[in-house]
Amino acid sequence: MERMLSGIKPTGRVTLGNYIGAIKPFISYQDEYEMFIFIANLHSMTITQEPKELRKNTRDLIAIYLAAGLDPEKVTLFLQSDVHEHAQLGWYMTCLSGMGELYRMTQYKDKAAKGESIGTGIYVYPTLMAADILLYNPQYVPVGEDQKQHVELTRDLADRFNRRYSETFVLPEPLVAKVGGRIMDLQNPTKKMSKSSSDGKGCIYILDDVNLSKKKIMSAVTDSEGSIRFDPENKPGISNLLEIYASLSGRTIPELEQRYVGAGYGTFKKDLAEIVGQYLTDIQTRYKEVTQGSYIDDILKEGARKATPVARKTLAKVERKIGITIYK
Ligand code: ATP
Ligand code: LTN
Repeated sequence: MERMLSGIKPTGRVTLGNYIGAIKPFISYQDEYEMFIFIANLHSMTITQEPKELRKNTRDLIAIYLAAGLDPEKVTLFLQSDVHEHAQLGWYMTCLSGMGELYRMTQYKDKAAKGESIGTGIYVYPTLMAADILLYNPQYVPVGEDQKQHVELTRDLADRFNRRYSETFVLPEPLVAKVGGRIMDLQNPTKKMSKSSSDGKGCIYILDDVNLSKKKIMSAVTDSEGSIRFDPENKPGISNLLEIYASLSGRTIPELEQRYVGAGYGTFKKDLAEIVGQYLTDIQTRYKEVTQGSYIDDILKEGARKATPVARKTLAKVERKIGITIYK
């Protein structure tokens, strides 16, 4: 089996964008790949975290993954902070990188452009991400569109290491879902649906009240043309809803365009609201089950137990090659 790895930050409530862009694809991959999924809690520290909230968000995130269908028997699910090798390899990756290439990362540039004071963590963020990936030598890294650039940097760093020392790392490939890689805000469909976004009306949260989520779909911004057609440039609102619909229903966008020829936006939105509502209902029911007792703690402990030897082996190899290790 080929190996796949991805991480997700516990920074805020999980959105429908996260579900479509990350959680759902992970679940569909779990039968085909050997998967490592971790909660990127070290990455979450790049912005100030209220400790109580961080703990809650971390638990909720894991619970939602499990509730959505991630199978801990098939996937190694763990906390990044439980495997100390991430931070250690992260330092070597930071030293291997150049200021210029980190400066070019759009996630950093976007945050810097806002003019607020930003922490050093945001700047070196991608080198820790490179370490997360390279410790496990996966062939594929499923991510949303916005993270593709970081995986490409990881490839560059891996290649640099391999050339400078000797063949060590597999060059990982980013895997961006064709549909749903970038779900947009329902109120402002030229902007990514994001948990750190404005007032929450444009963003559906997985643990949202089901009726509220349906209302959010019904009041999503569209256009005055009245035809259900995929055209992200001129019809960003409807195109985004089509993407959500396609991804949740398993139908293709052309199939949906065909199905709704001549139908109004109201009918289309109502059908989509039902689908979204059903998804949330199912996940929320399972969420209640998985948050009982010590289930989550047990899974995380087992995940760390499985991930640690893999990470340790890679780090030991790296430290031998770079001359840090001087005895056996
Ligand atoms: P923020 O919303 O604060 O910008 P984020 O949701 O992008 O953060 P993560 O929680 O780490 O950050 O994202 C987890 C995964 O979900 C990543 O692979 C990311 O690319 C994907 N993702 C996030 N938002 C969307 C979206 N709107 N559409 C599709 N995928 C998304
Ligand atoms: N940067 C990612 C989270 C993340 C990640 C990773 C994803 C941290 N380390 C390693 C894939 C592989 C984000 O913001 N979504």
